[in-house]
Amino acid sequence: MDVGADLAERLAAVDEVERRALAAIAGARDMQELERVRVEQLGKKGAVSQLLRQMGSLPPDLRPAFGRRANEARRVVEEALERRRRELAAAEKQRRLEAETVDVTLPGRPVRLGRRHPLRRVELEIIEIFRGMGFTVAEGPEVEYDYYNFEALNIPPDHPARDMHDTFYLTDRILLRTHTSPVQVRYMRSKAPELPVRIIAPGRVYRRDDDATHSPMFHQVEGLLVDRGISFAHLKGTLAEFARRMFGERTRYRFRPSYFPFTEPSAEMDVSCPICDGDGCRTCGGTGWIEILGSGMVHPAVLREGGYDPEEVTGFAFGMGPERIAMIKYGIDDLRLFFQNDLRFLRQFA
Ligand code: 2U9
Repeated sequence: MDVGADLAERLAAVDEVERRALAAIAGARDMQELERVRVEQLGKKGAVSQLLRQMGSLPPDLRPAFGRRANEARRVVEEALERRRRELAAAEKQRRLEAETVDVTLPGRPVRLGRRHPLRRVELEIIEIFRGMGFTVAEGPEVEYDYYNFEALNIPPDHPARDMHDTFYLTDRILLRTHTSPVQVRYMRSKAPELPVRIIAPGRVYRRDDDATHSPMFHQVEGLLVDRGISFAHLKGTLAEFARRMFGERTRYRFRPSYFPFTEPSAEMDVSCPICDGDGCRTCGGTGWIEILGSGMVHPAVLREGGYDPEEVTGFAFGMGPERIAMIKYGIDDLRLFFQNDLRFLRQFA
């Protein structure tokens, strides 16, 4: 057999392998079929791969021309496979999109919005009223030293006020604060002798009692104003303005003498009952008056402990409980409702 005829025959065989491979690729109807075709043609024992394997058994003078053609056939088949793979992928995606329907008329799932807890709302309301009068908010730790909670506030170790406070002790000198007053002590000591001191201290406090009128954790908002020439008249004017803003313009008020170790003189403030406007009802126990806060002129010993000279400056302080304010404002009779997280209760404060 002459060399020319032999080459022509072998090249025709390559053409035939290529033609069949291209037909098989064109006929593959999905990715799985196409993969089968790839293995049949280009796999280790595939038809196209076999062409190149034959090289070794060829007469050396045929190899260059045959090799070029066989390699070209492999490239053509590989490209055809890749093209078909893209076509099938696009077609599959198209089918998926057509099968997928979105019902835009389906009503959405309702989103249930949370809202602020009534205690937080009242706390913010108190803060806003005092901020409007120039006070800024100060904060401090809930785990405190005995010194800041008691000693600096003129409550020595054997003072009866310590029993009254029913303190949670963590160690012999560390406790859960029983009021937010230590915040004000810390503030004074960090700022002295700067004037004026004009802060409110809102936050959680802890005492060891638990019944319908007491919770082991409750809240306070305390205030402190220190400057030259501060008198009881400033205390009275400030707290009267607070009472009107919190309970309404019709609110009347009165002060009764009281006692706190950290203020002298001390006074408790009553307002005319905002529920019955002073006529007498359940909320005010029939008296028409209701106690809302304690207050007084800062004790000289406390000013001194805060780093201020009581010969030069005076100050007033007050303390109230957002729980109590909220109960009065909304006519709530059981403190525990604030801490049970019963949605039937909480939803009423929209
Ligand atoms: C400093 C000096 C004085 C804060 C004050 C009261 C009066 C008071 C209670 C009312 C009910 C707290 O919510 S309650 O349990 N508080 O009556 N608090 S004067 O006096 C201070 C605070 C800090 C440095």
